Amino acid sequence: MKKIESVLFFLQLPAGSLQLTLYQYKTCPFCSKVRAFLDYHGLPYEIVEVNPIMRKEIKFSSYRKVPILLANAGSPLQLNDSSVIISAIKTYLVSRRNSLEEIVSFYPAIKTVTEQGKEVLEYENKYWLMLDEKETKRVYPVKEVRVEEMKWRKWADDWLVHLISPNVYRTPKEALASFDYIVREGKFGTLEGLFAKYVGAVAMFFVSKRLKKRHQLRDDVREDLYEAVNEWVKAVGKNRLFMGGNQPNLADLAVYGVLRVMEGLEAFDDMMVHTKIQPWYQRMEEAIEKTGVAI
Ligand SMILES: N[C@@H](CCC(=O)N[C@@H](CS)C(=O)NCC(=O)O)C(=O)O
Ligand SMILES: *[C@@H]1O[C@H](CO)[C@@H](O)[C@H](O)[C@H]1NC(C)=O
Repeated sequence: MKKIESVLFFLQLPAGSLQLTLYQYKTCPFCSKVRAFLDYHGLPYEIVEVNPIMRKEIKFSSYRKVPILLANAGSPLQLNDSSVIISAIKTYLVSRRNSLEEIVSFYPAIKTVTEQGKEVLEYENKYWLMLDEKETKRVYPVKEVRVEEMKWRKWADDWLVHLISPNVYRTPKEALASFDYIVREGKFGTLEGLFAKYVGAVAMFFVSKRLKKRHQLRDDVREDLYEAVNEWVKAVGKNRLFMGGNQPNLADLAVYGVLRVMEGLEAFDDMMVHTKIQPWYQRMEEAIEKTGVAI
């Protein structure tokens, strides 16, 4: 019986019916999060690498950030914001009651004004999966797990990402290495790339100092990175492989997606040496390589 169920369940997967195009910068943590999610779920997608200087690839959109996901599950839809993309697609995979269009309407954009008087776009419910009771039981057998997942997804967006720039542009040498990597991986013209590398490195070295102040990081920004990462490892604990148990959940994928953008840089190597992240990180790499898991 179990077997038949799982075969039937598999047939419901939208394998060929969901056409996805991801507009991204390869080295952007928000984009990396979305790729980790899509890869883990074995969903095929096309990538459009956006030139960060002209951004003409996303001219069609009045929403000016990446990632943007164009999804076609019958009719074309534009999804904005990494966490909305992840929550909406995950909801769609788990629950086939609603069309993707309906699901997306549960994540409305709201304009808010920050304390500094700046207008920002926020998406309501962005860490919440739109599931009924039965589906909720299937995805979250234990209630606390759902709350925990939301908490750490938010932590990845609101805290962990802010540690990346101050760490990878910490010194002039690191800033240059980071930009070398961004230009190598990203979409730049030859002259543009050269220009971006040197001007970008100098600019980001200073910007990262400002970010450090804004987010009240310690003088040695590595300390904040190590502390955050160890806090995550502690939250996962010793009794499970992932926060999601035997399988990564959306919090695991978010944290992994963010940390992954530092791969190849000094900050990443330092993190591996000075924190307890390595075993979990390696499990994540292995889990994502085995794509196409059932939901
Ligand atoms: N909340 C958004 C943030 C996305 C974001 O800030 N993306 C950056 C690249 S890492 C961007 O496109 N910035 C361009 C801009 O702000 O104009 C998400 O989670 O997707
Ligand atoms: C994403 O942004 C575009 C352009 O600003 C908008 O037309 C579209 O409705 C947005 N998508 C969602 C799901 O809010």
